[in-house]
Amino acid sequence: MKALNLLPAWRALTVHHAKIRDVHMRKLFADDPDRAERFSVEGAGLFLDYSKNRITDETISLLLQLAEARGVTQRRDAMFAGEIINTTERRAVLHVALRAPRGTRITLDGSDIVPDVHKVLDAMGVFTTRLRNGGFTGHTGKRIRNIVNIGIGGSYLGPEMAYRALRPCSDRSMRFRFVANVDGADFNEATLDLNAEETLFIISSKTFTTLETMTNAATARTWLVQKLGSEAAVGKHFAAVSTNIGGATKFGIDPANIFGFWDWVGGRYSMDSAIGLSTMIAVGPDNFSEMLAGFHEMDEHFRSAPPARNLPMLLGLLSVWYNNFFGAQTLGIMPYAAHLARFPAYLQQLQMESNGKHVDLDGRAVDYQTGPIIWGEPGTDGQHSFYQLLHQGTKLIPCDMIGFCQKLSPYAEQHDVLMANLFAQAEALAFGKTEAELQAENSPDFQTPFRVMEGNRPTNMILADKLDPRTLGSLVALYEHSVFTQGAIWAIDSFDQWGVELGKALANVIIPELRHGAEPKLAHDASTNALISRYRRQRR
Ligand code: G6Q
Repeated sequence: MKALNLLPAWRALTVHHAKIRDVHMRKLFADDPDRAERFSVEGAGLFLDYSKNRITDETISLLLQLAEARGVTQRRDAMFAGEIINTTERRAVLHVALRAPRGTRITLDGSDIVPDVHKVLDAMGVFTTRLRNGGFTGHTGKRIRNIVNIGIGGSYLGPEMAYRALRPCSDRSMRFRFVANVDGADFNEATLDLNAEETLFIISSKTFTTLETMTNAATARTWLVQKLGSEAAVGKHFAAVSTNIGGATKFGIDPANIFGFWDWVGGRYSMDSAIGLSTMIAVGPDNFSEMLAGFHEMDEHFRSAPPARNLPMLLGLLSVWYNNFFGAQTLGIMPYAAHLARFPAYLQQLQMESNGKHVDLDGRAVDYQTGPIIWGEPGTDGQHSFYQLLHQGTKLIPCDMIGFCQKLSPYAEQHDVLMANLFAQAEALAFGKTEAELQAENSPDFQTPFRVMEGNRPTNMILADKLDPRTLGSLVALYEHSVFTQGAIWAIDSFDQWGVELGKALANVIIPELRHGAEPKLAHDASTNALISRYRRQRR
């Protein structure tokens, strides 16, 4: 593959950036009254206004040329065709099959995988319905009212984010908890007030070997057996979601309560697989299907919309524009919806684990920046903490702002206030406040320099009608495919995660060194040795 910085489109973007980098959005808007209309696009229930970016028609045209030169659409088609695009793990990447409607065909090694997907969805549906209508009861015959999902990373962030996002359509008579951290405090806090007779643990783990999850699963098992006084209770109070059916069975989980998925589903791309079992129990099978329909609608948009009207491609290309040409280190995600409180954390894993890579697909060190740092908080909360730095700090921080036209609470006026803040922040970030404007407002002279807001801070505005299951599906798929687009530009493997391995291996060396009584001689570096020794002394 030709080096990225030798591509004509890349070179042209470098020259173009030098021309445009100091142009203010005030000028761009003044010179081009149709800009908002031209730089907005709609698809799969989402509206994207990307006019408040430091771009012109030429920028977009060059970014599209770059996408073409990097073969983004060919790589996309290879993904949909089940080719081994996760080359370092030698796997296909087929999360799009998880939401393919019954009857569509997606083949892997010549066989259609969609029927298997629906077989699992159907089994989840039967299990969910029995749980929700009280047909599935616990060991003592009581109805299950508490669901505790035990899983970490991709087996946790999606389920927790989706539960919170879809709470308005969840069964409010049930309680949902999510345990991820190997810190026993996480399990303890999640279960302290639960009645074991009414509690079902879902062990969510693709591999069924992850240290944190297996540790918490063992704790859950002990907790349950102690509370209910019988090993036989395990079969009635545990379900599992895994590709490792053998591991789950060995743990003692009733095979009827085990739901499978496949190695072509990456952990951070799995919230719409059986990993979403807790989501389905919360919102019911029909709402879960609606969520899958939203995912699928965005998949189809990504697959068929021309690049210039393709939401995920545009979002991905704009991220490349700031990351590689403006040198922006981070991207803020600001959902103006309390229900999306965990959405930034979800996107943090999706994007940073996917695109935080230092070598290209040929294994050569890259000489350009890859994935940005993703962070964020819901609006309006963030406005009263870190937005000061966005407005007047010295760093360029592009932000995605997300809002919904319909409210999810009975308090209509508050929704108007929320949306007013969303629009106002994007406006303030883009246009700021000049010295002349301040003087016209009689700002005291001594304050004027401190009150000037430079503006020219870029935002993407994503608007949808309502935060419902379908919209959530499209929104997640929008970001999945934006991540894909960026990975294709950078020619990296967005689907492996080798960087998390070393820390895991080292922890496994240290665990026995911390065991009470044993305390073997330490052979780490001087700092690690001293820290371990101090911990051994102080923990008593
Ligand atoms: C996601 C990662 C990672 C994974 C967790 C949990 O893409 O692979 O976050 O989801 O390490 O793994 P298990 O599901 O196998 O327990």
